[in-house]
Amino acid sequence: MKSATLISIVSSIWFPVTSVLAQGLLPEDQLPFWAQEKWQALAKNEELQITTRINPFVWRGDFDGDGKSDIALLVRRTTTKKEGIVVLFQRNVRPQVLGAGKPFGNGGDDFSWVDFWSVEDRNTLQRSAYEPSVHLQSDGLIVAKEGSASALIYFKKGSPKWQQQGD
Ligand SMILES: [Ca+2]
Repeated sequence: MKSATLISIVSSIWFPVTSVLAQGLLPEDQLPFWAQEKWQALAKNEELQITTRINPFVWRGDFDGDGKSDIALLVRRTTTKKEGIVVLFQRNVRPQVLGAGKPFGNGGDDFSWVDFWSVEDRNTLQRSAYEPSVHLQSDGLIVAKEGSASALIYFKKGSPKWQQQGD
């Protein structure tokens, strides 16, 4: 009887608290701690914010192939509203901003055309009708407009590369 009372008290306190937390949780609060620190510095310097326009707004992958997982975020520049992707590397190198006012590949400087993105695993062969195939040495990202354009974004020796896959 005593323990049943305790459970009912705990649950009546716990559930309202968790529902408030869930509603108040910012996208950046859902990142690993190392990524939160890097993101906050970059967001302030470059006037960027996370956009949750696409679900998910974050992917985890080893984009530089160092064995540690990195973070890719869907972002928007607060001033121009131009969208792009930020890659935060877990090791001590500068984050990469692709789009969001900075032209990259065929994606232009505004990735608002993207409505789907996903991770491609390292060691996969990425074919293109337009460009040479790429054997991924680290994880990459696919960006796509459904039924239309798609491309692979990957990093080679620290530099971002673009492989057009469809249009
Ligand atoms: Ca990595």
